[in-house]
Amino acid sequence: MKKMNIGMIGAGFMGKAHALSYAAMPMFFWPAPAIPVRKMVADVNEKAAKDAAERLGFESYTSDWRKMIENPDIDLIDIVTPNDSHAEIAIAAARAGKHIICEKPLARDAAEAKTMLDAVKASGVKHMVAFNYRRTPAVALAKKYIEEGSLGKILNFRGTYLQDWSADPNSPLSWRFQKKIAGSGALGDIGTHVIDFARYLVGEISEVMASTKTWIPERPTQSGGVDKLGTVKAAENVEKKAVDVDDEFISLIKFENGAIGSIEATRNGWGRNNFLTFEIHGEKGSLYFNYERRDELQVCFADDPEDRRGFRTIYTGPAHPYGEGLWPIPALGIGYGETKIIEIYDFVKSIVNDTEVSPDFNDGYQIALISDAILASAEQKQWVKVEEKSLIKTV
Ligand code: SOE
Repeated sequence: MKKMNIGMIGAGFMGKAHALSYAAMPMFFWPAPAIPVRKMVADVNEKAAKDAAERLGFESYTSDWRKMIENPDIDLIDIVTPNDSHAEIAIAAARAGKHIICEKPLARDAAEAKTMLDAVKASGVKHMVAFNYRRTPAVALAKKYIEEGSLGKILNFRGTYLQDWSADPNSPLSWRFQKKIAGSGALGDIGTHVIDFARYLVGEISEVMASTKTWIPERPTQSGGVDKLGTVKAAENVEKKAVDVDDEFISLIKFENGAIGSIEATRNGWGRNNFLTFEIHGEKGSLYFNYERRDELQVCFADDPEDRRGFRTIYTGPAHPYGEGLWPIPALGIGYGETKIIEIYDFVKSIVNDTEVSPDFNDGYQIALISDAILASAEQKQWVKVEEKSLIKTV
């Protein structure tokens, strides 16, 4: 069977998720489009790279990602580093003719995302941005309902992504709170997943009106910079430094097709862990999804008899999108890992069959334009059109 050699740059939380999906993809989807071979892993810290190779099952390691990109044996470069290095690595990888999967958000802002899009277009390689949640079977089922017309014309999309790992002021200042590295805060980190849902399920967003807040303006610094997502609290009397990104944003949105809606995200909502939701209303029915109950899609249809009309629950299973590769009984449970396995399956398949795949770098760029417009609107306190940054106009 065909093999595909993987070079992964970065070895943190996302490195673990991606390594798992390369190993597990053929176990779920068989025959696999190609067998991913975990060839080489890179981390700036040599010891971390060595450990990662051992732990994540890579054949070799390097502390210099450029060596990996120069290596003719590598077919696919996987970027799981903090946001400020995505562009440099992706552009070098595209020039070397490697296919690329890059973690979200694609870049720190739209201008940077555009340089990445231009590079992959010029080289003709395949590219994907890792908005994995749209590959939850219940979300893909929602898409099926909408495409089949079961909801009729879509009126409204309400999306949220609420977490609480940064609600504690002692949750340290990792790179996720620094604009220079992350680009934005809750917006880029988790709000972009909801923007991806909105575009995937309803369509292109044309205008936004938003407000942002930074509730905790400074946080204790941490040594080593390893991102533990709030699970490690800073010691007392540690120096504090400024947070220069949003902790939270709320936005109103207008779609090109006339639908309206709202998108919001926070990492400071006590009690909310991975509360990634959407509710969609159409002229003929409604859908509701919450990732914390990710095996379920709630559906309600206008033509159900009036005395039985209401939301009912569909548990995803073999009859639903990706069901052929997943577990044989509905509600055995879809996890974060499965969404990443499906993501890698779809990407490898698109490379082998030379077909389109989404979300790609163009989607990543459009999402960055929407994110930039949200920040511009919050600053200008008015509706902003989603356009190239240099052209952003108030409405
Ligand atoms: C932290 O907010 C984080 O790890 C995000 O960066 C991921 O995209 C999300 O899937 C889980 O939470």
